[in-house]
Amino acid sequence: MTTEMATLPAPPARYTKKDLVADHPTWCPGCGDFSILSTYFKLMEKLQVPHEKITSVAGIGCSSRFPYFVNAHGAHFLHGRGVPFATGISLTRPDLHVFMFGGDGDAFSIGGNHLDHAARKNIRMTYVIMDNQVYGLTKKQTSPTSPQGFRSKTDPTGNIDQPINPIKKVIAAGATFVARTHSHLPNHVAEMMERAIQHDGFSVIECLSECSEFYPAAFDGANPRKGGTFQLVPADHDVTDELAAYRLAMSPFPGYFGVFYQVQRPTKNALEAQLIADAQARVKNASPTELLTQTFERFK
Ligand SMILES: Cc1ncc(C[n+]2csc(CCOP(=O)(O)OP(=O)(O)O)c2C)c(N)n1
Ligand code: SF4
Ligand SMILES: [Mg+2]
Repeated sequence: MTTEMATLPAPPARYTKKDLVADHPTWCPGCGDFSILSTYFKLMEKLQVPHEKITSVAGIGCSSRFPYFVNAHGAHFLHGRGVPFATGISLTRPDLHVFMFGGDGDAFSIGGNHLDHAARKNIRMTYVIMDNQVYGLTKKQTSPTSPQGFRSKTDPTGNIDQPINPIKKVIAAGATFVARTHSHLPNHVAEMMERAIQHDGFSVIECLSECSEFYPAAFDGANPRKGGTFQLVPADHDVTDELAAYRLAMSPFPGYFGVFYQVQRPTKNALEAQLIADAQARVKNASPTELLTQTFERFK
């Protein structure tokens, strides 16, 4: 009897955005998230990241649906818990670069704690925070980045709480690459993503992304096509100067766009890999079974 091997179609010599597109995104017309997805496809195509290594992870939210729309590897995880999930992938798969995508609620409310710890540990990944200053998926509640006075289902008379400053927060937490961009300027989003992917450490991009349904026109003031001002981080800004980065981050809206902060600090990925290598050297590369057997031998 002869068995015939199934033949798989040959991979394209050079894949295109078309190969990465999965289900049609279910976002509302005019949602800023479309442009971020499209920019991500273009970047993967430009860099020709091997298809099997394209990995996106997210929590829960409109923006967090992102991995559904990418025909590669990914996970739509628990609300706010995407970062620890992505951390596991990053630490065990040094051959790929994990992208985390999610909203301002996912990142700064329920997931704020995880964000802080991934930043201080300097886990190698890129976190694109799609900030629409509202909870979109759950239909308009106040988020940690909503401005004071914002009327929502949770604050019908207007938000009374001071919003967080995303850039200051992630720098203080320990992120080693911190940038800000606007989904209406895709070339700038692409530039920030490309610089982030090249960074060896925890990189965060705050990307203003309008919720056309529950907070329309929120970012027009930073969109030149709507009469706003898109002000780049000054060319002479020293990205290694933490205090200078805070000062820039404190400019009132629309503020600055570009890389605020970038420093090199050992990643947990590198430190942990060294720890494992040292431990293996101490036991002369014995396998787990050999180590267990040696331990049981000592009990005899
Ligand atoms: C543990 C838990 N708490 C609350 C929710 C409800 N919930 C789902 S998404 C969301 C907030 C989404 O806002 P954001 O992260 O800003 O994403 P957006 O929809 O605006 O893109 C909330 C509160 C949930 N799914 N799980
Ligand atoms: S509700 Fe807002 S954030 Fe969600 S898909 Fe619609 S426009 Fe986008
Ligand atoms: Mg949101």
